[in-house]
Amino acid sequence: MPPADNDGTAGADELSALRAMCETLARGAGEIALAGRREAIGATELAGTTKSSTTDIATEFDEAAEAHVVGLIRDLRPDDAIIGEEGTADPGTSGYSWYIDPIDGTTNYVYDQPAWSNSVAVAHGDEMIAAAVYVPPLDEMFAAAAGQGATLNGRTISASDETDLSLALVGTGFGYQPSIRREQAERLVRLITQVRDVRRLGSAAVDLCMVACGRLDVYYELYLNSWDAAAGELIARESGAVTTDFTGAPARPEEMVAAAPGVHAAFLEALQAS
Ligand code: LIP
Repeated sequence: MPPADNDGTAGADELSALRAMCETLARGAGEIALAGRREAIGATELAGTTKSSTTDIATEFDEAAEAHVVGLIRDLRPDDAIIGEEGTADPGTSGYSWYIDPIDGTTNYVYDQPAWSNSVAVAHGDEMIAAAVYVPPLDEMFAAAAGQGATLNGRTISASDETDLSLALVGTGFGYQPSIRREQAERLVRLITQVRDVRRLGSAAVDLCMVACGRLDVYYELYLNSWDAAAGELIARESGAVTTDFTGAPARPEEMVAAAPGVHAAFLEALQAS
């Protein structure tokens, strides 16, 4: 991998190479997951182990996909840190960190619903610099590198030009804990009359990519994990969407908003009033 620029930041060539590596890793995870999905007939054949709650599941293909991605990163960039949803926690010494969600939207994966994805991102220090989200059921590869824009299957994408919140299509999601779900649902009740409609797709990475290509005007969610949001947030931001927390400060997994520029401020006002 080409060295970073003299000031220690990643140069344009290195960013392009890292984006290509993210795409290769995400697609490899997708091929493993898709093969497992096709072998199974019903949902129960894929059910795996439970994690934070009885509905938070991981299948053997979540684990196999993560092992595939982590193995390649360890081979190609052995000094990088790696954080994976299924337990990988390599500390690293290089200053580069990889965020892996081998299957984001596992519930959809198990139920053979289409909104699931394979998410890979890499940061240099605290800055996310390259990312890819692959959606196997749609054969759609979303990708971005810092300052280089966002793409869908290699074609440049941009957030929507919607300016009227009442016409905005809004995506959101819910955590696995019943108490959190109640809080999230109560906020949604207060928001739903102010927007065109709501979609709960089931994968934060997909939601963020939907904002990046204008299929959603807004996405918001609380209590995501770093691996859920790492790639999709960079892709959304590089598409021209505005990404923040609920107060307008920089986006973070625990409090995520990604919105078309024309409705971001109005949506934050509606969020804060809800
Ligand atoms: C999912 C997120 C989604 C959220 C789900 C779940 P997982 O991640 O991508 O946005 O609403 O509750 O957390 O668990 O499928 O990797």
